Amino acid sequence: MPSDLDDVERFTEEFLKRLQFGQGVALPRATKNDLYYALARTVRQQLMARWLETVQRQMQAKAKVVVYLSAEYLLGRQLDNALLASGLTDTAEAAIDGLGLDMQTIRDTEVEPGLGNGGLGRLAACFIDSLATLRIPAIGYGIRYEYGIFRQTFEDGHQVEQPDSWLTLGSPWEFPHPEMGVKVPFAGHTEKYLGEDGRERTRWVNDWEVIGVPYNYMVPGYRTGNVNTLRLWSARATQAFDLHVFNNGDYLQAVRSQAFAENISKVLYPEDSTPQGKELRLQQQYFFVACSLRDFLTNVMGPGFDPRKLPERVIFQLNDTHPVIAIPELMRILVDEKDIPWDEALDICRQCFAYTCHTLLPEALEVWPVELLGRLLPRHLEIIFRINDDFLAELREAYPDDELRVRSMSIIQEHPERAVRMAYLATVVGAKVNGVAELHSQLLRDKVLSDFSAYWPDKFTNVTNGITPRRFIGLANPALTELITDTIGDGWLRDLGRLVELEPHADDPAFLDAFAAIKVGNRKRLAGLLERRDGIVLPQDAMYDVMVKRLHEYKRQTLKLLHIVTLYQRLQENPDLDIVPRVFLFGAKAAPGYWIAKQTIALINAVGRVIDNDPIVAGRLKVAFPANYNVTLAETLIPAADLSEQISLAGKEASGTGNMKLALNGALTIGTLDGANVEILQAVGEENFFLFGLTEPQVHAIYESGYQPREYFQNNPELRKALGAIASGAFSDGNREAFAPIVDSLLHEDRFLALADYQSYIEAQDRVDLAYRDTRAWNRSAVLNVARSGFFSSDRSIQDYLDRIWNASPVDAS
Ligand code: CR6
Repeated sequence: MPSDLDDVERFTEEFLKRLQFGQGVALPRATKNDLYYALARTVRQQLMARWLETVQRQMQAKAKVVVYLSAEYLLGRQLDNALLASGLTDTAEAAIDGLGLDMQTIRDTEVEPGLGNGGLGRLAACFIDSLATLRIPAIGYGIRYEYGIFRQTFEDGHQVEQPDSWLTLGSPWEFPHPEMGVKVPFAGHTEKYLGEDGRERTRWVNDWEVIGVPYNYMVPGYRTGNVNTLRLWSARATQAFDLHVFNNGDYLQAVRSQAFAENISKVLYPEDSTPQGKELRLQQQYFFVACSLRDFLTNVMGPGFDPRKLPERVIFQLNDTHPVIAIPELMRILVDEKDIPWDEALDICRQCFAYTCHTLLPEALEVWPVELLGRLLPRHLEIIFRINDDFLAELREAYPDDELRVRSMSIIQEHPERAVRMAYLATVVGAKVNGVAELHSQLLRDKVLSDFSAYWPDKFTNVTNGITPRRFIGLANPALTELITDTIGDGWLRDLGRLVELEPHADDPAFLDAFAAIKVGNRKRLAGLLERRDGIVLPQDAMYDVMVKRLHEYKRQTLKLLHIVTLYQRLQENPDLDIVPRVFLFGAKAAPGYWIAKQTIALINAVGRVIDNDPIVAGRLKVAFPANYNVTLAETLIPAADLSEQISLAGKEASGTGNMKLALNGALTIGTLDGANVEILQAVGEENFFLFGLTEPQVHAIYESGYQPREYFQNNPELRKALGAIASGAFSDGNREAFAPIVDSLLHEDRFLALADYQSYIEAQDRVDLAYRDTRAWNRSAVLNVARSGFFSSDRSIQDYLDRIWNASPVDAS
């Protein structure tokens, strides 16, 4: 990409200008933050012309726009990504270096915007990266939370949450547009009235409203010249709202109501996959969706746009159920505001929404109580009822003798309380419904939404998740990136399938040595970081065994722990036992209200402490659990991994994406046949993957036959011993109460069959131990994992969305 800044001198000049005129300081007095701002602004400026041009061209082309609606975007740091996208990394480094400054210090000044919980939010960030790289006209819409995912700290091994004030020092990447605020109404009632043409109409008379202020972010494509937009909404109080109260003379109340309005975008709900059904959360959802639709219809499509043309011009992709309230909102706009007849409006909506489901857990499927929805969004509730009435009438024609089936498909659930099933609403109106990995999509069709897939077989499809190679190898693993480029040439970062060209090199000793040396270097880099960041000291000549993901019972961090305790006990029993030294690395946040998950964190830390203090295992076992795992830490941690733990119970993890990042960086997976593990196994081959555990049909059969975890406990001496140690207080200074709830829940319920899978897991881990001793063979497998991970690029996911769902085409920026 031609660039006027890719000359070091020019870059330096520009940087100093930004420092002087943007920050108002001269170099000798500049703080770290000044330097970071000046550098960010220098890069930003480079992208800005491209950005305006992209938007301009996309408008002119009247191309179909992909509108990604997501309540979460877990972006990670922006500076390096912007440098990489614009090809300015080397220039910037040289310029900074030339000024006698330290690039790493500047990088580390950036606080990542953690506007997401985990996989779903990170997926959205990868997708907008790929959309820009593939030159697709696209906008991401979401919420500019003032506080993102909490910062995790440990006190005495227990998780303590701190507010994530990522905006304290401001953000040089955002462009606020207060003049483009959008009004969002809430509550009140609806009224019928007669229109001029004598037809009955409905209007919504709301009670209160807030303003949504857009903040724009650039989403640079990787060396394409295209820069798309991410538009996040921030809530402000309206003046009218305040005036009304001020005029009543209650100044304090007025200020309080301002705070009330601004609460809407205050904080990200920290539950991953387990919505709590809170009123403020529904407010957030409607808030961002209402702003986004209004913005798209008026500003993006421009004045005079005929909404009947919507299906040609847009596809609204619903990232899980969080934005599904967009469906009745668009219906409301079309019917109440644009005077389009109901059936025609519904027909439009049926073409321009598509829904991605990200879960199989019943507790993760959002439902909103009718009472709450009716109170907050009375018109939307009416619309949902009418959509449902139409739908049930249609079903009764199709299934005249099967009222039971008709009711089970109703968008309205009757028990335990009347509530709107958002996934059903999205399925009924959406043009397409997709799962996020082959197995997940199959289970959606066969189980979770089986009645719907029987009725609309063509509506259902799969798009396996992906990850952006730019961030997760290009930025995260520069040494491996360089080796790959030296070996197969340039260009693979946007054509990840080309990694197969590495396959022949898996048998080349020189290549394997270079590859192994990079792993060693990455382990060293991680060790250095953890020592600085957390005071954790890691042995380096050990296997790095990594489990990084949200803490969830279905993901089975406790199964991992049982393995660690078993190894520890084997060594205690036989101190001369020859095992491969291992560092067990954990990264995991638990939802603040998820008690057993927080206990599990405490248990991991407790086991770690005991192992650390036991000279018998010194240098052979080490548990490291750095607090506050986030995108930034992932970028150093993942490239250092040798073994990737993907051990969820089959049929529970929709896809997983950490599994892909680890494989791409040359870690071998130990995993179950769950989520995208199935496809990773297919891609890399059984010889390069440690498979264990029950299959989904077997899991189903065990549940059906009445699962007895105690039987597994009693019949397995090593399991008995491991769990027995936890129960007896071996990791809690003799306190038997400390972890009793974890032990009891495993022995009496064990919802996720950890005990049933224990033996198979331990055997697989023993195979890992053996395999790791053959360094050459292990490295060969690791290289093959890299070579065969091309499929898991989010560019491929986006291409699948384009082919199977969106039907949109690229538009060049120039
Ligand atoms: N928690 C799935 O559990 C999947 C991501 C992205 C999740 C995970 O397996 O990889 O979505 N689901 O598709 C939800 O958030 C509801 C997740 O991140």
